[in-house]
Amino acid sequence: MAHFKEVNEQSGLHPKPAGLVLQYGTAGFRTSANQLDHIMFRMGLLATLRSKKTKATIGVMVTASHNPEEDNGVKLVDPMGEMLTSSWEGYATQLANTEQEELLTTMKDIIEKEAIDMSQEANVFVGKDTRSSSASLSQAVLDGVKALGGHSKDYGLVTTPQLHYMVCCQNTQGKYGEATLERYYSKLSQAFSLLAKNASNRTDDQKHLSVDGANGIGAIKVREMESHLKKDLQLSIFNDGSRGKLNHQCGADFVKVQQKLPTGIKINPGDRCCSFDGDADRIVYYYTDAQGHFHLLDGDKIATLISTFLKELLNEAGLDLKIAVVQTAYANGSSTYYLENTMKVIVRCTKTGVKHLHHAAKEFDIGVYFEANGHGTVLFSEEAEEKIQQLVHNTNINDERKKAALLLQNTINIINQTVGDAISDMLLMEAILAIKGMTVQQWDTIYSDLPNRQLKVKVSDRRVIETADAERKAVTPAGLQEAIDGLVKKYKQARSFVRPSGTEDVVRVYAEADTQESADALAHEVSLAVYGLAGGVGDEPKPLH
Ligand code: 16G
Ligand code: MG
Repeated sequence: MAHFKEVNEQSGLHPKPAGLVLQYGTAGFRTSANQLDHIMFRMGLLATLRSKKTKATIGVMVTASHNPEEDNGVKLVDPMGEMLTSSWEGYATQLANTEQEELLTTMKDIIEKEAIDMSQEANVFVGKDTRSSSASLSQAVLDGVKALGGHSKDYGLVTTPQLHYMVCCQNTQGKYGEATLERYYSKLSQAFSLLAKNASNRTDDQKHLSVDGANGIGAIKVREMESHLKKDLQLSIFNDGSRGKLNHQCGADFVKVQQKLPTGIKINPGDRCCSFDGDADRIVYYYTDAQGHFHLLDGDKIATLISTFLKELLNEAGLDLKIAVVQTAYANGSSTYYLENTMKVIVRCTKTGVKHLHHAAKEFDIGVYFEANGHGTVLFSEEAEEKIQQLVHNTNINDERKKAALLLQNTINIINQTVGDAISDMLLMEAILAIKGMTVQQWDTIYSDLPNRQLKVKVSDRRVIETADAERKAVTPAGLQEAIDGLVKKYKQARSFVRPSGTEDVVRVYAEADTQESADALAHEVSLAVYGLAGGVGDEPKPLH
């Protein structure tokens, strides 16, 4: 049948190293760049099949996010800009791992199982980050699409969320916006300037933000955006890729995990700063105080401020919409407590990974979802958007309600609802802080994080750990959960859980407690329990102090 011969011939130019097995993980394939050429070609094939199946444009993003420069990876984007549906992740893994001679058979199996009409047109949008390997790897994706007779559009260098946005615009026939970078910038910056108008007397200091671009694509794109922002926001961009290495001692992941300033940034005490990750789908904020202490405002603090802002606006607008915050087990206990007991918003907990949070957030009129690591966005249901629109156009309401409705409308426009977007989240946070006239320190004092610690344990097979209750309970191996429960009881305000990583060959341990010493001790003791009960390899975990 059509194009199979072409696929067969072309796949020979993207050979699979015999025996190599890779898994479509939490966020696609991710490994050392030199192992990925055949994966990219094959993901070009799979995206083409997915496009034929959904009769819509599919996205393929070449990036390894916060991983080192030497790595790379690929994520597929579904028609509404969401991550590839989990029912197709298995196909991605099959297609990636099938040996060269079996490629056509495996592909035909997928076509048959999914009853794909091969005469259907296919369209694939491709984007890439700044890694040196990304150019040839994204070409391999384009080769795959072409071999199977699909059409492609190469967006070149874009952030991951920008590519998600383009796919959604294309498949909603422009209802979500126009599928160009120029229009992405103008939509977001217009919404920002309309929101910023509601902030009174902002000083230059308040308008200023330092951005750590992780030496990646986010730095390039935020600079492109700058000219659209005019004087509404003044950015100092550090780690813009002109000197430093991608994600090396900088970026959102480094800052969150190390709880310290990235290198390459020059700031004064009290200055508001944020860091993006390597593909600009994560953001965290921070500042240093007069004593030089570092203060992190992570995804939990971001979600708290956004949901507070939205809840106040809903009240002022007189709109009865159900708002919820979706978190993972990594959310700091203080944030969950504050949201549930002070803010009185619904809080849901899901498994780690954006697709799980995104899915849960869709259950509500307004779903604010954030991982503590800074990955998140806000989803508005169609009904919620309509109600807000109606209110904006209602001529019989008072000024206060009208103002709140307009603020909600512009908030919708500033948000990239397809996936967490560092640039869009940054603009939203800057707008909220401006409107509320709030400093980063004031934002930080909304609640105090419980001290916490994350550790990794190496085991011979991390799959021996199965979890339940959104990863908060270990079901296997026998005795592990009981051991964790016993250890947690020794400390105040304590909580701990373990889970196999979806991106690294390790078991992750999380612990929090009333003091840093307790959190560290608990994390260490739980690591020992994992090491002992789940087949630890190498040296026994050592205490932190
Ligand atoms: C991926 C996920 C991220 C999650 C992380 C967990 C996406 C787009 N990215 O990077 O959300 O926090 O994996 O990694 O879903 P881990 O399983 O190694 O802890
Ligand atoms: Mg990322």
